[in-house]
Amino acid sequence: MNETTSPESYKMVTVQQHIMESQRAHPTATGEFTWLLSGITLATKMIEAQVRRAGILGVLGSTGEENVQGEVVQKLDQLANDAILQCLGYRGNVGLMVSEEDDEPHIVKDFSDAARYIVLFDPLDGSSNIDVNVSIGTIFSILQTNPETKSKDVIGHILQPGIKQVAAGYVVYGSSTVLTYTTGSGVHMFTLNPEIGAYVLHKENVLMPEKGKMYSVNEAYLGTFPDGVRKYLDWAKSEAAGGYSSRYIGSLVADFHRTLLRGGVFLYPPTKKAPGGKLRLLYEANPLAFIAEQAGGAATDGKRRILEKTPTALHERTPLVIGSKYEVAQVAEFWQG
Ligand code: P6P
Repeated sequence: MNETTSPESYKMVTVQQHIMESQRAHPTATGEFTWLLSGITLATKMIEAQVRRAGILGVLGSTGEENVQGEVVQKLDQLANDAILQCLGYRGNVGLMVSEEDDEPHIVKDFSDAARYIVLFDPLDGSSNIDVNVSIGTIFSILQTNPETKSKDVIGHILQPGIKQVAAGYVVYGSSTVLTYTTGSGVHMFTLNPEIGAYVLHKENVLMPEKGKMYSVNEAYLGTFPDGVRKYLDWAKSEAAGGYSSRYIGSLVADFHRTLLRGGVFLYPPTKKAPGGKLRLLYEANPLAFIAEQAGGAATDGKRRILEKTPTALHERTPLVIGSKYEVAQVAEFWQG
């Protein structure tokens, strides 16, 4: 056998293998998490199959309904939501599910000590971009039921601060489909290989650059940002800042994925339209903040570390400043200065 095809030279690692290998490092691991994650990856493959052919499957456009956020539900939002609920509903170890699309949590019928995982997700973030073929994504956060909470206090189990997450991740349906996740031991990236239908490891222990050259914000709202945010943006555009570029896709997962790899900062500050910020704490800010910090970056609401915020409501929104440590600190300096 020549070198290029010998088994050790071609080490293809799937996400399931990667999870199992990393779980072996935790003696208490029972493979439960691997089984749970395989439900999520299966759902995202089902979503990807619909997203890739949306135009010819007749699944573009809206359902004509509105979700709890008051946003028009796209057909693909509903399909993505159903796929995740279906794939996770029978894992046996998932007790509760919280979706951006649904007002109330889903209590899996056998919600018991065995079903100790809680999965919170935005099934298809950025879905308003679907019809114009811009990257969109799925974001997920995983908690465990809180032993100090009475077992039937569903909301009590869910409203835990982001530091309690046991795992978090996202899938970006872009030029390729990339899964990024962390279980608290670094950030790892996998590309979906459609020929074999598996997520294959392509970048392990991803680190966000300490400092970047991009800021990402919707400048249409400049007039209603807090003064300190406007001062930061004025500075970022000045010679003194050293030449930042502005990039804004309008799809959180895509804007975050670029920031994770290239560095810089993504901001969604309070605006007149969204005085508490637009993005949701439980299933958007928390999972991405967990990933950002695991990659050496930072995430705040402009003042406080995102992961230390104790949620008070299921669909609570938060301002978000996330990215390289340097830029997140710069924003805080101008905003709080
Ligand atoms: P705006 C998409 O609707 C979304 O929730 C995020 O994916 C994205 O970052 C944000 O809203 C864009 O909001 O107000 O700039 O259109």
